[in-house]
Amino acid sequence: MSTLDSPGTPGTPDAPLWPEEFAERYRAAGWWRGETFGQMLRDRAAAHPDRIAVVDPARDLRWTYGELDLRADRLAAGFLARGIAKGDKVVVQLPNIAEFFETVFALFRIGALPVFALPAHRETEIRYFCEFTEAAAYVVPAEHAGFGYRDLAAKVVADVPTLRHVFVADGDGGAFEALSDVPAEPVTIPDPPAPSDLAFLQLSGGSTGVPKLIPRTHDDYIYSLRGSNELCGVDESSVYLVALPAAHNFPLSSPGSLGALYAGARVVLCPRPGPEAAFPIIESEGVTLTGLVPPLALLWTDAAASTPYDLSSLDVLLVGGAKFSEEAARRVKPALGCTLQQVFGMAEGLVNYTRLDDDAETIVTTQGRPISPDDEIRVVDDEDNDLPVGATGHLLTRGPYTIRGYWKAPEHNARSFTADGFYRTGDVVRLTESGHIVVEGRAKDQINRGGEKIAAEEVENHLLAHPSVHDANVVAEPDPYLGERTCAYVILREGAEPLKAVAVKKFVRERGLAAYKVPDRVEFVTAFPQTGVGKISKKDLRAAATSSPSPASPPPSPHT
Ligand code: AMP
Ligand code: DBH
Repeated sequence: MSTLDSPGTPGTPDAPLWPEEFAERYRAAGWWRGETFGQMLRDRAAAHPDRIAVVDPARDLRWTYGELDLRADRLAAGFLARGIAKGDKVVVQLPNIAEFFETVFALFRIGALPVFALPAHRETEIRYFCEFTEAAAYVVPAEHAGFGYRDLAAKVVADVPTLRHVFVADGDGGAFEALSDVPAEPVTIPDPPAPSDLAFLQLSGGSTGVPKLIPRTHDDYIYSLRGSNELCGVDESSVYLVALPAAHNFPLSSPGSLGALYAGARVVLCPRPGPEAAFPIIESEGVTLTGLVPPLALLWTDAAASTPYDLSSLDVLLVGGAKFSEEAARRVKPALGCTLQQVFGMAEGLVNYTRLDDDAETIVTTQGRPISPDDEIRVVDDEDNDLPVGATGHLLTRGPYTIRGYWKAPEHNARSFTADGFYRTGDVVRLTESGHIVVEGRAKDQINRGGEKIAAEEVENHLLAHPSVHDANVVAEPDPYLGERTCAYVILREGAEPLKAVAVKKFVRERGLAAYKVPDRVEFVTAFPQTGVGKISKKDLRAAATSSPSPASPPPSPHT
């Protein structure tokens, strides 16, 4: 049963939420406390207005809680004046700049929902987010990592009739409006959101054709922040470095920038995640914790050996998003002098952490255990039968901050959730006697490229659009640096002109797909391996890719 069936319960027609009996239980247990993001910032600003909230060192900006609160109020008034209202969707595609927080808190206050795009997304993804959510506005930077977002916005806005506004967050608006021109005298918000209302739409890495949108409420997300803060030792003296893209669920909430703001701590923005940008900021800002995907954690541990910067303020390094190999995990503490905390999380909800006081072996060999005593974990076989502790199977989960369904995706929800509301994570795991989770692999058809998730089907669809391509299959192959990268197997049409791999990659890139989704390798074949019943065997393709790796390619860059 979804709350949609029961009148008077929270939710929108597009987002299945928790049945009332669960909602009551989560409130009674004290997990959901009736907080909202807008009020949270107001309370912190009232308690310590002069404390620094956000530092954008690349642009020499330091905003106090009082200033961030006022900025959010003023921008909220400006958005309202432009007709952006409660329930409207606003695609926010910002890099790690202070305006990210001004924007999202302004939207939180009026109850408009940020849709969290990543800076790496390009025309295809942005057009889809805007169309699918019927977005009223789109917020971009002028430029980031050599890419001009105003041009991208111009292409999208021309085709999406609902998109009434584009705001340029950090510079001249050009054909659009500069965000700095929007703020107005604060007004009373007509109908502020309730704690049980949706706060934003987060993105899944996508296990099928297109990324799914994940509806999160104020209450449920704030609980995940509070729980994370406790397990990661975040308090008002903490300094959290946002090294990964700010909008991603991991640096946003585990414990992330929003966890840090919840605690009244300081958020420091790093423009790029590599050690050359991060290490000087760690020293100058006294950063105490941050989160990285495994490939970056490897880069940092290597670079730490010879860095002139003082990294001694760093207490905790969170690593997650993809499996962190045991060998790499062992190197963190000796190299960086801080505690490693593994985090196995998902934008759909469930987040697991190793505990700071777990023994050293547990920290390097497991991906942690859930935040909440009310996180229900099942490990099942292919027929959904529960397996004994220690056996490897599919992870299903349900709990106070795990969604009950994707946004506007009833058919997909029927597959991704059990009838009684467990989310099928697509991860293959085993539980240890201590209740820790070890991630063994993935069942879903997805490539995890250094923490960036790529849906095989999405890339396949783009390959199939090439006039010379008869069929295409995309699988993961091992990569020493990224963990996995993509290999595309392509069958050409009979009689088609021979194609080169670079031409295929160029074709995909020019379709306006994020660079990280362009196949790292393209192999031409005449047939695909098949299973007994004649289905294409991705398992065999994966094995083929693994046993005949391409010559070493230059290390690709994660998370631009
Ligand atoms: P998403 O659903 O796009 O938010 O991506 C979440 C997925 O990332 C999980 O379901 C896992 O497949 C993967 N993941 C996240 N953290 C880890 C980790 N520490 N170890 C292994 N896989 C991870
Ligand atoms: O990969 C993820 O999506 C992820 C990893 C760590 C996540 O969403 C999180 C922590 O919250």
